[in-house]
Amino acid sequence: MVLTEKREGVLLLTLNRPEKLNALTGALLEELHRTLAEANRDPAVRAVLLTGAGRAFSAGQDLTEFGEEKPDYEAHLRRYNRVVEALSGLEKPLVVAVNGPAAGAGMSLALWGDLRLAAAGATFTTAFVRIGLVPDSGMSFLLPRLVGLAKAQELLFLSPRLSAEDALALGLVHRVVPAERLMEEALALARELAQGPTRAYVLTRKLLLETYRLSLEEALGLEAILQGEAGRTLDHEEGVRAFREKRPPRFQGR
Ligand code: LHQ
Repeated sequence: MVLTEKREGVLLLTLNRPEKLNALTGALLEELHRTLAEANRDPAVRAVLLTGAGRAFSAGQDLTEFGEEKPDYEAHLRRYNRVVEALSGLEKPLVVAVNGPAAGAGMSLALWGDLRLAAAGATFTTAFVRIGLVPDSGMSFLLPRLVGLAKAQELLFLSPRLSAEDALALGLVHRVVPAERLMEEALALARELAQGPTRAYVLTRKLLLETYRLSLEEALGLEAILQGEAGRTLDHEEGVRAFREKRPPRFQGR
C-alpha cells in the first residue's frame, strides 16, 4: 500500500492504492506511519518524497472502508493523527509531489510537505463539508496559516475544486510542473535537500510551526535554543568552513 524506494539519499514513498485513488484506510495509515518512523531511523535517508500512484494523489478517507458499519471517527482519527505527528515531526525534510486529485485528508497530508509541487492537472478540494464533516489531519491548523483566514473559510465552507494554478496562487503549493516532469523535478528538489543540512531544515520547520502560538519574546527564546542546537552540528561547521574556503559545502546531515 505504500511503496518505498531509496535513491541517492531520498526515500520515495508512493501511496499505492491506485484503483481507489489512493484513498486512505487504517491499514494504509499504519503502514505510512511505520515507513516514516523507519525513515527517521535510517541515516542514509536525508529527505523524503511523498507522492501517489496512478492518476490521484489521494482521495482522503476511503469512504467504503467501513461498509454499513458506523465507525467511531474519534478513535479512527488517532491513526490519522499519528501520521500527522510523524509528518510534522519528521527528522528529514519532506517534499510532496501532488500528481493528481488531493481531497479531504489526502489534501491535508499533501500540505504537510516542507516543499510542495503539483502536476499541472492536479486538483485540490477540502471535501470535508461535502460529506458533513469538519477538517482533520491538521487541515484546520495549516490551511489558515497557509492561505489566511478568509480564504480558509471559503475553501472549507464551499469546498471548491482548485486547479494546480489556483493552488500555486494561494501558496498551497510552491511549484506547478507539467505532469510528465513532476517526478523528475520533485526528485531533483528532494536530492537537493538530501545534500543539505538536515538538522537545520528540521529545526526551521519546527520554528515555523511554533510561530503562531508564541509571543515575540518566546519566539526569540526558541530561535536562540534551536540556533544553539544547529550551531553544534557538523553541518554548520562545514558550512562555515566551505564559505571561508570559497567552495560548495559537503553537508553530511549531522
Ligand atoms: C472513492 C473516494 C473515496 C472511496 C473517490 N473513498 N472511493 C474522514 C472520515 C473519518 C475519519 C477520518 O477523517 C476523514 C477524513 C477525510 O478524508 S473526509 C473526505 C473523504 N474524501 C472525500 O470525500 C473525497 C471524495 N472524492 C472526491 O471528491 C473525488 O472523487 C475526487 C476529487 C477525489 C476525484 O474526483 P474525480 O477525479 O472526478 O474521480 P471520481 O469522483 O469519478 O472518482 C473515481 C472513483 O473513485 C469513483 O468510483 P466509481 O466506482 O464511481 O468509479 C469514486 O467513488 C471513487 N472514490 N473518492 N474517498
